[in-house]
Amino acid sequence: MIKQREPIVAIATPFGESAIGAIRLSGLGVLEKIKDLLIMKGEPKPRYAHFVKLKDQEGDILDEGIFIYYPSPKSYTGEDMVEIFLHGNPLILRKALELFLSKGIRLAEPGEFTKRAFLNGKIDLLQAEAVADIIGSKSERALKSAQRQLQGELSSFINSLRERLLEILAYVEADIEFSEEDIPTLSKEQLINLLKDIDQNIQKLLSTVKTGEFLRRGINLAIVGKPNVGKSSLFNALLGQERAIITPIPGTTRDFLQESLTLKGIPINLIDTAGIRHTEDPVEKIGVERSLQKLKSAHMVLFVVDGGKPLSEEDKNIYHMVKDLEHIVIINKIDLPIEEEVLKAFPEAVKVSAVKKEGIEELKDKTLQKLGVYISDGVQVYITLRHENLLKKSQEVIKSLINRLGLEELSPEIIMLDLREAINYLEEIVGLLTTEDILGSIFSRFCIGK
Ligand SMILES: Nc1nc2c(ncn2[C@@H]2O[C@H](COP(=O)(O)OP(=O)(O)OP(=O)(O)O)[C@@H](O)[C@H]2O)c(=O)[nH]1
Ligand SMILES: [Mg+2]
Repeated sequence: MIKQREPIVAIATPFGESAIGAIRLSGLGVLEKIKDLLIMKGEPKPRYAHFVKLKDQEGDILDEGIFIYYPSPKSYTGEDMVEIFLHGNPLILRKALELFLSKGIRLAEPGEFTKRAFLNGKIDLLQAEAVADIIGSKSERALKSAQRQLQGELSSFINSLRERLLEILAYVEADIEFSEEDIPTLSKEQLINLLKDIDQNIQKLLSTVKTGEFLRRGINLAIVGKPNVGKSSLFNALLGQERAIITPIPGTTRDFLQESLTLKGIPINLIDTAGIRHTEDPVEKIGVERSLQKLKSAHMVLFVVDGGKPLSEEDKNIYHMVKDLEHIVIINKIDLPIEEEVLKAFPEAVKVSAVKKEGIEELKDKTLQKLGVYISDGVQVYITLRHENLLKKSQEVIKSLINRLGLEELSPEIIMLDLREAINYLEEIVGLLTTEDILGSIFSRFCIGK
């Protein structure tokens, strides 16, 4: 099952000065290839930390450090592997890399170590994807979800659906082959019920994609409105720090500001924008244009109006742009007397006082709720767009089969074809069924050395 491929090498730690820099090598006969560059006592013991000196081709010592040899199959990739930990100086690491390259070892592509681990059956495709997510996670919740995926939680959920479909397939197959004999078969009703249950389980997983994407990529939340309504004050209140400049002068914020925060473990990219109004000031004009761009590209717009003032044409114009986007209307300055007109115009609005920090928690809750961020204690893994796409295809086949079963007599052969198709999509998710293209697109987003 384990296949050893051509040896590859990569620096596995980030570029820059650090205490330690790691180099990884993997592939057929990798130890033999580099052996004459190493000075160490005795033969390397498997998975044992050895003190080592690394020689260059002139025989000078390049550096010293720790060396570990992992003979196949007990390694990350399943191949023979070596890890060397040197001093974290980019010059040393670069030189060491060149030495290994000169021994006919090729530079690894992004994610190639993990790809080999997958190809050798050490992990499935979902776990391989989780490795990239663990490295890239921007919030604790995202990290936790990736960890669970690495532990195989999503894989076992998908595998159990696949196994249930395979079981149904076996029944239908038996129905053809042993139709004369007295063996248990599924009634049409039983078949439909089993399929409906699988459909529901797929639906459950599908409902996690939005949250999953937000967890991985974060949410762009843009605060917009006309000048002086308190956008920057709200920005600071949400951040919990005095980041943006606030003054009573309309047009204070000239360019957009971005800061990160997390809401219930979801990474948020909060954007304060310049107040939108018609202006002849060339600098402010650019700021307003940028505000409009941010408004369009945000996952959610927080549209702020000043509750203490009657609505102006500017408010109305901005609302016109916002109303068809995901948005929340915020009436700010509720510590002052509020205009009835404003309350009437936006009965659904969240009322806050950015200065007095009132209504801020409510606003946070409402934002997540409106985005459909679904944090349950049950499902803790969140699928990606790749999984969603395949799950939807599988679900479509199952749904259509359920429909047709209810309408007409289907031959077992037809049912089997559909079941097989639904199973194939699930197999593609976990990587039982893959093509070079699929693997290429998945592993290219990894960093080199992983
Ligand atoms: N009373 C009261 N005043 C507020 C509140 N929020 C903001 N202000 C005041 O409103 C004025 C404008 O606030 P900013 O936060 O700078 O407003 P802005 O929307 O960012 O303005 P521009 O950057 O010019 O577009 C300042 O004097 C704030 O102190 C509030 O909740 N209550
Ligand atoms: Mg401002």
